[in-house]
Amino acid sequence: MPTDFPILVVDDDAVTRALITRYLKKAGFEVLGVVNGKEALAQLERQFCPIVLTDWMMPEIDGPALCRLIREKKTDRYVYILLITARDSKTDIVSGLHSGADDYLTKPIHSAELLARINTGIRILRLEQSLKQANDEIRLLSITDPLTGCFNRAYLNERLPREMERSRRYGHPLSVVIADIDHFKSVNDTHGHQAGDTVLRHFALDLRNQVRQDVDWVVRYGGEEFLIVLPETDLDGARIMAERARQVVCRNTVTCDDVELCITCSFGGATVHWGRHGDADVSMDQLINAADRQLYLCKEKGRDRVSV
Ligand code: GH3
Ligand code: MG
Ligand code: MG
Ligand code: MG
Repeated sequence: MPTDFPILVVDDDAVTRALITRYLKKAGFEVLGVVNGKEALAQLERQFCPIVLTDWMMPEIDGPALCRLIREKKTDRYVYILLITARDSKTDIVSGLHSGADDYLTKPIHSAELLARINTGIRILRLEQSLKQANDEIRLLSITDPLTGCFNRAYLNERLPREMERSRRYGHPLSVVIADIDHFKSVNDTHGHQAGDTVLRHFALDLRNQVRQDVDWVVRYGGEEFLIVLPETDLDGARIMAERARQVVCRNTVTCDDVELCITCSFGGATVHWGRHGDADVSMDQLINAADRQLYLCKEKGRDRVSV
């Protein structure tokens, strides 16, 4: 049952605090003790304790007020609160729970009951953690292309406008580069769709390896088209990045069923320059279209090249 966090015991009475602490330590819990709601809030700021056992009547901030203040706060993790008090009327129990306590225990404290109720709290917190984990996984799935692991269009539509707004606010440049595999259809036609998929995965990895980690990001924009977003990057920077990626893609062959496949790729890029002498207003679609026009020029001129 012991947890990887301490349990916070809030009570102005030293004897009760010592008693609860003894019960909990005996059961293997780590315990922190404070004397009122105000100190409890300060302690929660210093070190997060997801289980709080609080007395009702205390100076400064009492138990129900502490419950309300904890609930008003936006914390990353839920705080499970057990109100422990000598006030045992139904009216008190109801108003204690309404103040935000998850459970209510009346004094004198029965140690086994206390531990059983803490166990309930632990179950709830575990449930919260697994829900959070599931949510994170769903979120990741919803923004990722399953074949290549790159971001998908949904993520692009969500993030690029924000990224553009930020670059506009600070007057910094932002570039996008569209990378499109040359004659990819013939890879599928000659070697099969699975070989095509393998080429796509390698290609995406090559691109991701060529950009700045945690700053630049790569989206699978279409079948064999990828969009690379380069914040704080002007045209020269975009050209350098694209040329480097072009050479890497050319050099890195992909082996499928003992056949070594060589691919080439074309890159079209565009930049927004905000500010007095820059672009007045550019939408995400306009920026991507500008890069697409450059890509088209590459294809016209014979492919395996960069145009920004
Ligand atoms: P270009 O040099 O002009 O870009 O010619 P291309 O053949 O690369 O371009 P085109 O748009 O004619 O063909 C793209 C091909 O990409 C056709 C489509 O079947 C293939 N494709 C799209 N998505 C996938 C995928 O997920 N897996 C595989 N294996 N092929 C895909
Ligand atoms: Mg008290
Ligand atoms: Mg292509
Ligand atoms: Mg294409």
